[in-house]
Amino acid sequence: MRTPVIAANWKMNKTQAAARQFLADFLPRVAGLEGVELIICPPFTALAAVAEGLRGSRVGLGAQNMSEKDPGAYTGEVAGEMLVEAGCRYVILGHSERRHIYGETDQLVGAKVRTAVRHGLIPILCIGETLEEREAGKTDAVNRRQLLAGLEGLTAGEVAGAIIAYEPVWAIGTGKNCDPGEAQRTIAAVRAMVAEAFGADAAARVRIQYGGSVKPGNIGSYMAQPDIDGALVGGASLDPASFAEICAAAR
Ligand code: G2H
Repeated sequence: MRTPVIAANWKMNKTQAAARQFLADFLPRVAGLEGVELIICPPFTALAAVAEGLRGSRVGLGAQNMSEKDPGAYTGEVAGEMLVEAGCRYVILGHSERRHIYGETDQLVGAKVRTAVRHGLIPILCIGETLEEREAGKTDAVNRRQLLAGLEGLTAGEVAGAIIAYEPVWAIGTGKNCDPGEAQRTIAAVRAMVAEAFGADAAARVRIQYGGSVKPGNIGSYMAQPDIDGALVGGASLDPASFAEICAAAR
């Protein structure tokens, strides 16, 4: 009942020219693909070029971050309405690189999620534990803390429409992907937390992705898991052929 969703997180990669070149190669490869929702999240500076390139396709546009504030004197920030105007339907929030490199707290991420939802954007809320936390047996506790703070103030219906990405920090960009069975266990636990806080219907409808070193060679083993509804893909989304292969395997 949940449509799988595959999102490309380009991180700080691709100029507008490189983005256009990617789309020229990628879009024909996924033109006939049905039964899977596809999203590309370029850097802010390439949003307009990608929006233009995606016109007429079924691929959606997302940003990688946004401000929790309304427009005003916030140098360097980008507001929700600006993303909407640029053609975004989705926004990645609380990615571990934002949390760990730029110090975003659980509370800040929650505020960003609320602002995103207020603007009609679909948040892709990222959660996940570090290696140290995993080794200390804190995986579920960390996910619970990040999940509940990230979804605080949302209605059950808003949670049902959101996307959650479980990304163990130790598996991001390291080539060390999380064992699919373990990702399933963790994601099922996250779904149970959603059920506890927002009810069974929201839990049954919310889509939960796995993220962390997803590649054409391992996407199938994640999609085979009952609670994994897709993937947030970094490195392997930069190459049109690899990303198209991942998208095709997700149906
Ligand atoms: C995790 C992921 C995309 P990668 O950050 O969000 O990146 O696929 O390169 O591990």
